[in-house]
Amino acid sequence: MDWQPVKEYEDILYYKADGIAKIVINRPHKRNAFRPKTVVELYDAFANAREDSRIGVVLFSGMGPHTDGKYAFCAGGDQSVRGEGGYIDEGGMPRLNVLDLQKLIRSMPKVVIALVAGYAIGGGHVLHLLCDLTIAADNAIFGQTGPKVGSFDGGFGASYMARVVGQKKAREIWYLCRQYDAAAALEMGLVNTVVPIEQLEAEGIQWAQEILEKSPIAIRCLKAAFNADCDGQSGLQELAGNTTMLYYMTEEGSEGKQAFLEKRQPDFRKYPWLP
Ligand code: S0N
Repeated sequence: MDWQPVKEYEDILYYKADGIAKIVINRPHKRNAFRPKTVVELYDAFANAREDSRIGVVLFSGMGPHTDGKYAFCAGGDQSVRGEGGYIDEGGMPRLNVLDLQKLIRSMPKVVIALVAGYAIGGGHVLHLLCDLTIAADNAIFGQTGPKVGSFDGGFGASYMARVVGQKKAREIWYLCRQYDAAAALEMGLVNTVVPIEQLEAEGIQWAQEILEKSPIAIRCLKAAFNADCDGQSGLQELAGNTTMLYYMTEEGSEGKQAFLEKRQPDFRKYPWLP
């Protein structure tokens, strides 16, 4: 792939090529743990990918290996800047801004694929969980640490995890804070497939290219439909927004607007009441 850099950031790398965006957390010395700035940059890059109508798939990964040879997708919130009320940003403000990023990844009408090499732990584990698909390298290690380090994600991190792996397994993952290898993650349905580490990006590109051959609106509506099953009224809003978009694309939908602009009564009688 001819990856073209999109923008300079401090904590992440962001590229695009042939309908695919690639966003990489670049803090390997911290096992790619995120500080508030990392999250601001990730949000900016994901929002850019969402806005770009040429982009259909985002590959999301962590830079590695570190100088000690170890890999990480993301080790969660950076505990060295955790203060009272959240993670302290450069202006001294406590933030839990990863929650905004979680919502964006989940609701953006593009397919987000997590490529997990090494550790996906804590809030980093929740980030991969929220991606549409996860491809794991054979060295991937998954787990939550919240009750061990004095934090927890009672939002998607708990409820969506239970939807993915079931209530019993989700409670085990959160209560015991164990680590699970790639084979165990595959068995519990936490990841879609496992590949050798050196094939991880190529596999992600292959999956992305297969998706890009499909209908963008069909995939968009499917993502919203999968979310609607779990997300209550905000899920319904997302799904319904797509029906409104499709309605606006019909002649029937534009008849109402045209009639208003032409100061006449709309003629909806010409449209069928389909069975
Ligand atoms: C990942 C682990 C298991 C890797 O172990 P390993 O290979 O032995 O490496 P280490 O020597 O431990 O680490 C290497 C260097 O990286 C630093 N580092 C690693 N993780 C972090 C981190 N999370 N924060 C800061 N630094 C980290 C190490 O300190 C070390 O640096 P040096 O060499 O300089 O000492 C292992 O590292 C590990 O267990 N890491 C911690 C995992 C963890 O507990 N993460 C935090 C869990 N909590 C969250 O993520 C909060 C979630 C969240 O953000 C959220 C969710 C919902 C609502 C709100 C929030 C919110 O708080 O925003």
